[in-house]
Amino acid sequence: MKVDVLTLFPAILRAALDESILGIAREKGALDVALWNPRDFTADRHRTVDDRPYGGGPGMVMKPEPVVLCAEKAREERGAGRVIVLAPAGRTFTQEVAKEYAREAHLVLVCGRYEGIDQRAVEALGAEELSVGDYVLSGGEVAALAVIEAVVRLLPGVLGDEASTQEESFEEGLLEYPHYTRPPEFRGLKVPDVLLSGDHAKIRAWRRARSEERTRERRGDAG
Ligand code: JCQ
Repeated sequence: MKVDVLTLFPAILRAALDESILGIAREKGALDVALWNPRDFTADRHRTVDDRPYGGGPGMVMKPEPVVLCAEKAREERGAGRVIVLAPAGRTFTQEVAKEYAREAHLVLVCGRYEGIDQRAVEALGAEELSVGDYVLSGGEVAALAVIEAVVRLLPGVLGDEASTQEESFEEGLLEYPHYTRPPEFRGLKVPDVLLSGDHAKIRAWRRARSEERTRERRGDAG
């Protein structure tokens, strides 16, 4: 899968993309990422990417032109992809959306800073707005990383056996059961006896009960 990321802070992305699963996915050729900086698409002496909001109010807004020129350059070099702007006002990112994106050949993730991006840039790019949760970040970079991680681990050949248990429970609408490893007692806290019993039917039933209990306690009716 190709992923282009437009960001004023490419170093944030670069650091994470070099590590762990994402680094391995890139080495394997399953993930091909390019980073683009809208500031490189300014023409004034100060390389200005923001300006004051029409209508007044606090903060600054990203100017449309550097973002659109940057996306157009990315499209010229890399081809057209599905354009996604990370924003608190977007549709909610879920495991279902991650599965939908994993079927795409090319994503273009646009990271805003300040109060957001001039809406005309979003329109001009035919972008969809996507939220990773109901809170406000200082920029879209961490949200873009969340999307990249969730999508890339679904690509064929990126993960081994460990790929699917959490995703399966999510797809059933259940939260994961608690996990334990050695030692059998840690600071007076014991591993539940059933997990040491070797009775696999009983273990399966215990895990299902803990999943249902967590889902009810933590997600209520919505879970
Ligand atoms: C993404 N949940 C929160 C902040 C405006 C494009 O406009 C804006 C983008 C951001 C950064 O993204 C988030 C976010 N999902 O804060 C403000």
